Amino acid sequence: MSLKKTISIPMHRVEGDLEIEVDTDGGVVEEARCSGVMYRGIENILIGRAALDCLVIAPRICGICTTAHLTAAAMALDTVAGVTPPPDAVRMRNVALMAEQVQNDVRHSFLIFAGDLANPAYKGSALYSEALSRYEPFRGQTVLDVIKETKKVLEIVAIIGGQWPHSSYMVPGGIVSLPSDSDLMQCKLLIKQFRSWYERRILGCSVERWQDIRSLADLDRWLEAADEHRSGEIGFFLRLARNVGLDKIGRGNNNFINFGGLEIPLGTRVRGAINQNRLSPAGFSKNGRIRQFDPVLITEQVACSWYDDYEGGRHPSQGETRPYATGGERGKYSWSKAPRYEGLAAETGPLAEMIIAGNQLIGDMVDHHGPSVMVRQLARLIRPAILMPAMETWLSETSESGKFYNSPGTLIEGEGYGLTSAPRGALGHWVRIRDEVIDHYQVISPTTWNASPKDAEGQRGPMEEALIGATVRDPNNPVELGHIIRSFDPCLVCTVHVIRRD
Ligand code: NFE
Repeated sequence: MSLKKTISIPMHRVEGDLEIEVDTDGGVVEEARCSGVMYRGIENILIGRAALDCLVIAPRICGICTTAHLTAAAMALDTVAGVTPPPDAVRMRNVALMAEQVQNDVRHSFLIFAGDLANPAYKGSALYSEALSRYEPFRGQTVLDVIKETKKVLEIVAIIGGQWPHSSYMVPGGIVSLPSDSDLMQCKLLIKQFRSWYERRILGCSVERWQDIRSLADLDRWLEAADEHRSGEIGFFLRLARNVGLDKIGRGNNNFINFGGLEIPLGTRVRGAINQNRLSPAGFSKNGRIRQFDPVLITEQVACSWYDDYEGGRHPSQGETRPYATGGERGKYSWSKAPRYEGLAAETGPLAEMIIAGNQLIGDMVDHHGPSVMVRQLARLIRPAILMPAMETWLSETSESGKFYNSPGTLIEGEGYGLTSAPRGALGHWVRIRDEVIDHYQVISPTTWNASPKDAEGQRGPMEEALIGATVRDPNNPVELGHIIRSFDPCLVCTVHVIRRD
């Protein structure tokens, strides 16, 4: 006999307001609805303001990926002005953005994601008491140490950009907060200290040793090779994740997108991806096949979103967003729009970045077992090991005698866009300037991709798709659904934006 049930979960411990509703049969998820339930109006606020105002307002879209929004806004104005920032300005934009990503990856993993692993549902696991001592919210040792250490890495953004969050030091043509040699020295020291803690505590080995791991078999050998590997945060996470089955849930739709981020400045020793001047290359991966990325192929649909309908999808430069209703009329259930690439829903974030960049370990894990909560979270945990060496190089290549600004002139008319990699993945801002003021502004944030509702064809968003087939053992404590959703690191304040022309 089938036992049908609908479970609604207001998701706490994400940023912003997210509600998940799943239909289960015999405890197995058959359908899922992912709903952004907070209305925001940031893009609306931008319309009619001076072009440079987006550098102050756009970073306030969010308190955790604020530097990413500043980067995208500044890049969008760079393209309107047709100005190229000098290489040192690119370095200083990148380093602050990377510091924000590094703190996010470690904070999300242990302050938001890992709390579910201390859930009483796992009392029977042999690793439960250790999980509790590490991850118990507000009390676990890892939780407390992560709060202390990540605070320090954010000082890098404050030194380079004047404050965190919501700094506005990037401008079209470069940056306006010029670093002194002593600032640069402080940043180098902060990253050196953070790297040494990350190696000792998170990796359990040096970054160089970690980079030797190129396959699932290498990973298992590394795990057995030393006590420090097994007891480090990654080693413990892997053992626990396998013990409770996180390697078998949360597959998603197996399409991945990255807009490309962290431009490679001229003259640097840091190498970018093949044929791309980005440390984090752009691309689209469909069922394991990676294709070149073309921003023209992005559209947003609103069939299930609380906006007035339009036919099919619109490119963000033509995006039109008219708030419609807040009920369930015409099957609508979210303030998030539904972004599509070539008509397909796609996942973004560290896992997408690593698949598209050809990371051998992550690629091998996905080839063997497909995407899962475990590999998605592992990709996030190891991203700092890729970012920190490049941060160190870019800091050492910069001095106060560098050039940080090329004048863009007055921004009178034009269209532009800025595409970058935010902590949660692909971020784009599209802007049109007329008579020196902002005439049109659209944002597609990473969580808009991941938390997308369905489109006109009924195609689910990646988080919805990842829930399908999951078994909920206790409907009063649906911890499995928490793992799946939080593995995407959703941020709803970034996701919901509204423009109203009238
Ligand atoms: Ni509000 Fe953000 C990131 C952006 S998320 S956190 O990363 O853009 O969708």
